[in-house]
Amino acid sequence: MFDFQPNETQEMIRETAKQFASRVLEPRAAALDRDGGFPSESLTEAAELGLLGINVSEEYGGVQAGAVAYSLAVTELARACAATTVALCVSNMVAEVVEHFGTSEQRSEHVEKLTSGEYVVGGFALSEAGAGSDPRGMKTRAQKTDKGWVLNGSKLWITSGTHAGLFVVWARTGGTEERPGISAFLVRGDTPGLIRGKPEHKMGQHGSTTTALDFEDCEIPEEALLSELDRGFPIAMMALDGGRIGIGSLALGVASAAADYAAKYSTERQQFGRPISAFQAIQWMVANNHTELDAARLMVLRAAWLKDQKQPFSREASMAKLFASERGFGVCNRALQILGGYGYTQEFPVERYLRDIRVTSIYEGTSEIQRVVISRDIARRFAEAG
Ligand code: COS
Repeated sequence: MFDFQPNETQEMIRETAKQFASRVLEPRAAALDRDGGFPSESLTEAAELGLLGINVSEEYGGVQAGAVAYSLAVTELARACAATTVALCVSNMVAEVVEHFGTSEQRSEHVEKLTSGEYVVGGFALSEAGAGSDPRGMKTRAQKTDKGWVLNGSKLWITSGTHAGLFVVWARTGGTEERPGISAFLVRGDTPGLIRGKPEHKMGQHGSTTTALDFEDCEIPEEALLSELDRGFPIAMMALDGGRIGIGSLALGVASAAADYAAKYSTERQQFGRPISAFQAIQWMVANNHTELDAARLMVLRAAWLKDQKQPFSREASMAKLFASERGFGVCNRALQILGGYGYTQEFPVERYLRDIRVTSIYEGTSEIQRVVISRDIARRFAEAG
């Protein structure tokens, strides 16, 4: 049924990502975590390799390699640097959204600027202070004018908010208080009235900036509307379905790095006259880590494969993200335990992996929201079967 043997293109993208990760991301990751900032240079180099348009058509500068290739690449990149990888993931998601839902003018105008790195990266502006798990509760409004639209409101938790050259912004455009009409708009980062907030001080992923975005009488043209008026919410949901494959793959990459680091360390660290890998307590931790990661890998690949086959994949993407992020956190925690006191210091990368992976069960939908998506889909299928 499922074929997980990577084809030539998928293998090529994976190898490109792996080499880029070890040549560019890995050497910069610890300093980026320590000093913060934004990995513009690394992202420019990623764009040159096609990694900002992995699932975007060649016509717009992408490599059109599909969701499995995307998942394989993200896992390799995240092994080296989760912060750079999440900026890249969101940008890929934005490029896919514009290509899929945009008019031919919107595609020509924006997609190549995303895949080439001209926009640096894309941003996804859905969440607000009072509307995180429940984005339909958003307050940001778009008012129609003769010339186009005026945006007013505030977004929060926007990945790459400091640098993104293009945002997809969701805003109320009508409907009722209970059932608002929500539309999606393409807003350039340099639009007057769009004010970028300061980066949040976070537990991990320090090289990925997360900011508020304020819209103060922010005028955008008529043609900024993406797809149909009041039909923006399903666009966000569909984009997040794909995005969750990316975050599951990212969590898998971070946890794989932690598991491998700890397994190798256990063969070198001597206690009681033997490497600690000779003790069953350590062997079980190593075995559990690699077993859980194997399961996570199969789950993210299955979701990606379904997406490539154009079959429904929402439930499977949520399952993959839920499992990879939660078990991945457990894997990082065990890895730190294997390193003991050394694992708790910044001399070793494992404490960074543990901090970096924590947010993967929060962003692009918390674990609790993934369970909502999964259980609703199960209930729906039973209802359909009668
Ligand atoms: N694909 C396409 N359309 C979808 C969809 C999907 N996966 N899920 C929902 N929709 C559509 C529905 O069909 C419905 O369309 P109509 O307006 O035509 O009826 C609409 O979207 C609303 O769906 P629903 O009633 O299920 O929405 P809810 O408000 O109940 O919310 C959850 C559903 C909780 C799943 C959603 O709000 C969610 O995913 N929340 C988490 C948001 C998130 O991940 N935020 C992180 C942002 S990035 S850091």
